[in-house]
Amino acid sequence: MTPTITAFERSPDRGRGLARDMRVRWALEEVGQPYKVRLISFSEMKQSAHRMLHPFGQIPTYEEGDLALFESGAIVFHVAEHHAGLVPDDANARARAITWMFAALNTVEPPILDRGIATLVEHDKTWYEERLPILEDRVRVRLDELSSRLGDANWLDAAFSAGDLLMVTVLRRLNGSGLLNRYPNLSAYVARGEARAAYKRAFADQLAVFSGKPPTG
Ligand SMILES: N[C@@H](CCC(=O)N[C@@H](CS)C(=O)NCC(=O)O)C(=O)O
Repeated sequence: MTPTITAFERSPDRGRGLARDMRVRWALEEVGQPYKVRLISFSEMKQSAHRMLHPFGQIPTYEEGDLALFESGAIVFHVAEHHAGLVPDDANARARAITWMFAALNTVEPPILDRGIATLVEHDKTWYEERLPILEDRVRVRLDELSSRLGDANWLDAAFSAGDLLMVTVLRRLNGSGLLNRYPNLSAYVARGEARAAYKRAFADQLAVFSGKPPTG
């Protein structure tokens, strides 16, 4: 059965891969699963029909037969569970890949999001100039730690996994901030993720919503 995901009809980044349907698109592309996209407006997201799918009135959602999911991490995990290619078969390696998925969303993303939200909606506050360096220091702590762990490896735990997929999408939130520049291995890691054929198809398809170009698949 072809799953249907939801994505922004109008995206704040105009389809540059930051909206979280990108993670789901990328995962589906990695495993070769075709999917449909239902675009929704900000007002539709907050209406009860959509809240039946997503209690917090957000995107992405995922529908497949009588299954409806929300939370990009849970959706990527579901895709990984049902297809080969995103988590290893070996039980311990699989557990480590899942650990990296949680680490991306629970440990690395929060300080990056805090900084992103501040730059978007708090830049006119009197305390913004004082707060931003504090938020950026918190991001640097995580980047230092992640960079040390990654070292000169290609991926976080041997082969590419859903943990890398989520981590790359999280780190991409720093594009344009300059914060990744001090970490050549993390910059190369993000570039390695973006160079994957599945990433490129997912990115092109998300961008196509806004550029008017036909989607790849
Ligand atoms: N933790 C959720 C976050 C979902 C989320 O923040 N979605 C954003 C788009 S990336 C959204 O729908 N924002 C509109 C809103 O919250 O009103 C996930 O990973 O799926």
